[in-house]
Amino acid sequence: MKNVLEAPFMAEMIRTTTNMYAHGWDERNGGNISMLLDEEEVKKYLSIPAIVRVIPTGFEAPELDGKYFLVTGTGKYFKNVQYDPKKNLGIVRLANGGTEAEVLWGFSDGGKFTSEFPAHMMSHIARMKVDSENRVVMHCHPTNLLAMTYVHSLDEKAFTRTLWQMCTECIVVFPDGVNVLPWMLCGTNEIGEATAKKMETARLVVWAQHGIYGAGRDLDETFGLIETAEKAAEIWLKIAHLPILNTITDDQMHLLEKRFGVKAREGYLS
Ligand code: 2HA
Ligand code: ZN
Repeated sequence: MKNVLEAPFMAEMIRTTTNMYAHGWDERNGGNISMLLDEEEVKKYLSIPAIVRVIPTGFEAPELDGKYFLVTGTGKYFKNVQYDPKKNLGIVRLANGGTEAEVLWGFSDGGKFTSEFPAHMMSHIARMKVDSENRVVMHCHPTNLLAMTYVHSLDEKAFTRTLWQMCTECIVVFPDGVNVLPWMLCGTNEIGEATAKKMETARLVVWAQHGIYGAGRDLDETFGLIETAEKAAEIWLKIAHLPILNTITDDQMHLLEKRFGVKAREGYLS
């Protein structure tokens, strides 16, 4: 049996959480990540089934029955993951229609998965329906996007268009745009269901006055998605109070669509 700490998925998770902390997106215990793992991959490192303990999830997710996830722990700090992955991360398998999570590795201090587990699992279900290759759901508190939700309209089309106009590559990276949820109580099944609904039409979902969710095929792609939106929000905050002399026009956006083979969200460009 190989050492799970040397698994590529573990190395990538440690690098990503460390990097996100360095970006200032995950203060204290802020943020959480879940990544779908292949059973065959997990079996190289863990003898299955070797269930350490079982934790009720508080929701039903039959679509995810028997699926394996590497997930960050509740109350744990991204900055500490690299020093003690086994305490700050866990590998779980969902069972009994998604109502239980079997801990196979990690959460070694008796901890459990992130408080945002419902939003993560429901988002996985929603994204898998759109893209069977989707494996990652990532939540964090990027400074500029969060700041933007205090002073920009939360209308999804307006929010998306503002971000697209801030950097040429935005429409290429997230042509489906950014969906937005108004402030809601976090950690609940309700915000989980609302987030998943928004994930049906976009890979980025802003939680007003809180942070953002991203979904993608791997950690790099999902990080890059959030990174690009956050960069655009930063530029917007630098210029929004100044007289705007130039922008990226809708005609130019159409040129980008053609050049990069992407299709902007229906009805978002004139
Ligand atoms: O895990 O970010 O939304 C801490 C959070 C909750
Ligand atoms: Zn949060």
